[in-house]
Amino acid sequence: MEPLNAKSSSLFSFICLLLLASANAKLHEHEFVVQATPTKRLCSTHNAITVNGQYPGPTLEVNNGDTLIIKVTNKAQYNLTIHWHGVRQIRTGWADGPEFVTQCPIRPGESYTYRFTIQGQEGTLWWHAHSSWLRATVYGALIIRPREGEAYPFPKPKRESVVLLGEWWDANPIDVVREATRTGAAPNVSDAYTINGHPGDLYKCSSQDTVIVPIDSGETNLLRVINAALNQPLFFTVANHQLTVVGADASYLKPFTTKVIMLGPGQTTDVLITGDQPPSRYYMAARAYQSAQNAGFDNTTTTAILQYKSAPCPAKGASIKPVMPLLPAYNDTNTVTAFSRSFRSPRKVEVPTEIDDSLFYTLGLGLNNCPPNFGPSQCQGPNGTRFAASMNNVSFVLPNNISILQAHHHGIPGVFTTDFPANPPVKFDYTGNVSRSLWQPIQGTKAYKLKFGSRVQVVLQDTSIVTPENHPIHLHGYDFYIVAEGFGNFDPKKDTSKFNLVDPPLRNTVAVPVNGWAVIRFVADNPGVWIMHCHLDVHITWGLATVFVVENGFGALEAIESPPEDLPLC
Ligand SMILES: *[C@@H]1O[C@H](CO)[C@@H](O)[C@H](O)[C@H]1NC(C)=O
Ligand SMILES: *[C@@H]1O[C@H](CO)[C@@H](O)[C@H](O)[C@H]1NC(C)=O
Ligand SMILES: *[C@@H]1O[C@H](CO)[C@@H](O)[C@H](O)[C@H]1NC(C)=O
Ligand SMILES: *[C@@H]1O[C@H](CO)[C@@H](O)[C@H](O)[C@H]1NC(C)=O
Ligand SMILES: *[C@@H]1O[C@H](CO)[C@@H](O)[C@H](O)[C@H]1NC(C)=O
Ligand SMILES: *[C@@H]1O[C@H](CO)[C@@H](O)[C@H](O)[C@H]1NC(C)=O
Ligand SMILES: *[C@@H]1O[C@H](CO)[C@@H](O)[C@H](O)[C@H]1NC(C)=O
Ligand SMILES: *[C@@H]1O[C@H](CO)[C@@H](O)[C@H](O)[C@H]1NC(C)=O
Ligand SMILES: [Cu+2]
Repeated sequence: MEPLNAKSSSLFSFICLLLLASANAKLHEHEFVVQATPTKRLCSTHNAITVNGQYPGPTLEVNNGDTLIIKVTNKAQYNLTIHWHGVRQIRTGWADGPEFVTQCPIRPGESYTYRFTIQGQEGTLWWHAHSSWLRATVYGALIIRPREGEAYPFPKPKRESVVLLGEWWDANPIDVVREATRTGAAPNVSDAYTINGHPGDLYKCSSQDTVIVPIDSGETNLLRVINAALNQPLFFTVANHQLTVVGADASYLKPFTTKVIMLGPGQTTDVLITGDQPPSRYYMAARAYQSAQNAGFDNTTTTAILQYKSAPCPAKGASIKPVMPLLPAYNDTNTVTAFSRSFRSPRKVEVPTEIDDSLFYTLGLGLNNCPPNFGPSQCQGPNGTRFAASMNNVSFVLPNNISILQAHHHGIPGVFTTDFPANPPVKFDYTGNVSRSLWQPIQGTKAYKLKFGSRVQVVLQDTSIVTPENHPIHLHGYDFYIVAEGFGNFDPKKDTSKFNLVDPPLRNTVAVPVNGWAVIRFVADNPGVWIMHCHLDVHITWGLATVFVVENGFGALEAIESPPEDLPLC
């Protein structure tokens, strides 16, 4: 036998390390059958698309370090993909899910098996469809507990409850987005918000199914709150109780206490709640945070009931009305700012200080003039236009016959270009009164290329084109540090000195302040093609997205894996 050379012996010790690290990691195998399921809400029944007949879909519970293998079979009549929101997908970009970005859709009748490992993430994430507006009903929670034998960095909660906030249309959501795409107008707003799939007591035909969240006097419980709504940032509060925020987007935070939290779509927040009030029933409630001006929105309120186990039983026929909390005004940006400025990592973290790629991306809406071959019925946006949205004036267009990751991996030309601008092509007063001549973006499938290991900073700058708005910007494949946020136009001279490079929060979705900016930093250590987009689905529909192409580094461990054999073809 030949002696081991240095290279193979280090490979050998690496494999031993891997085996050690995964000694108690588990494998979770699941089948997701996606199908139309009659679902009654708000007095009428719709054929909602569900997973395994459940709405919301199944909750996945794993430990950090575990591997998931999920076979998704599409028995619905629509193309479909599933995204594991917030999972880093280190070297497994083929399992990320956004359609035409990392894979072609799973066509009706077909299957695809997603395989990935949770690495270094703890807290609450979720999964959802990433194709058209299917995520309106195709979503569920992904709970990641510490590795076996490890503990939370806070006293072990007595109970844990998932609070999935969603949005319900008294219509087929696919019809709603198709209508908007046809007319160029804003889509119909939802008819209800939901908690774990149920609108609650304040809606018609709903109070018999209101969700009950149990608590007992003296105990401290963990609520895993997820904003799975399609198009609406939401406030969430519980009557008479304080919430202690301990984590967000599967990263821990330095705990802080608040009465109300705000989540943009895509964001999760873990809060502790203590049963320190007289045993009774208290509403937990969510309703809109609406920062856009002159835009219609769903102004209803969803509720569930925090119910003390020792609450007195209502006398026969009577019922004790739960205590209703006060919610902030729909446009209460001050509350949002105070909340987001409370976020800190638990301790000093390693934020990149030297930057290789310094990027400045504007984001916002736009209006396209009516194309000559379109009739008035197709140009029902403001003053006979069609709504658009863009980053750095590029309205993102998905390919329709291959994914960008396949094109990148196999070197297939003509699918995307790598000329996404690092800076706005035109500098203007982003948050001021923007000249109409700047409102119409260009269309393109433009990517920004990053070298493996590049240290990246992105300034995300809202614009006031059409309307300023708080945009929840989500990056796939990474968590990033939010080192600063503010209002008005980002000014490097003045604002750089305010960066928190000590203990900024780590997230996968940042709610960029309305008429303001946020600065994020990350190290591009995960090769692949990663979409960064607004998590208001109506804005992705209009093009508020872009992609990063992160190149492979040296050797197999710095390269994306080979595509799975069952990767769907177009
Ligand atoms: C949108 O709302 C309008 C007005 O209420 C209604 O006529 C139309 O049918 C709705 N569209 C869809 C797709 O539900
Ligand atoms: C919600 O908006 C409707 C009009 O669209 C209005 O009549 C109603 O008063 C509003 N409700 C609340 C609670 O603001
Ligand atoms: C919020 O809305 C109220 C009325 O709905 C209005 O009086 C107030 O000026 C608005 N505040 C902001 C900051 O837009
Ligand atoms: C639409 O046109 C009216 C009248 O010309 C103008 O006041 C308004 O600002 C325009 N709206 C948009 C969004 O361009
Ligand atoms: C895919 O679509 C693009 C753009 O429509 C086109 O240029 C290209 O030839 C198509 N490729 C294949 C393999 O059909
Ligand atoms: C914005 O600028 C346009 C000209 O570019 C002007 O007509 C309009 O009055 C301005 N609006 C405001 C609110 O200043
Ligand atoms: C976007 O590009 C179009 C086409 O070149 C141009 O008309 C428009 O002014 C640009 N807008 C901005 C904000 O750069
Ligand atoms: C479904 O996906 C295929 C590519 O796999 C595409 O050609 C087709 O147009 C899609 N269908 C719809 C309805 O979007
Ligand atoms: Cu947006």
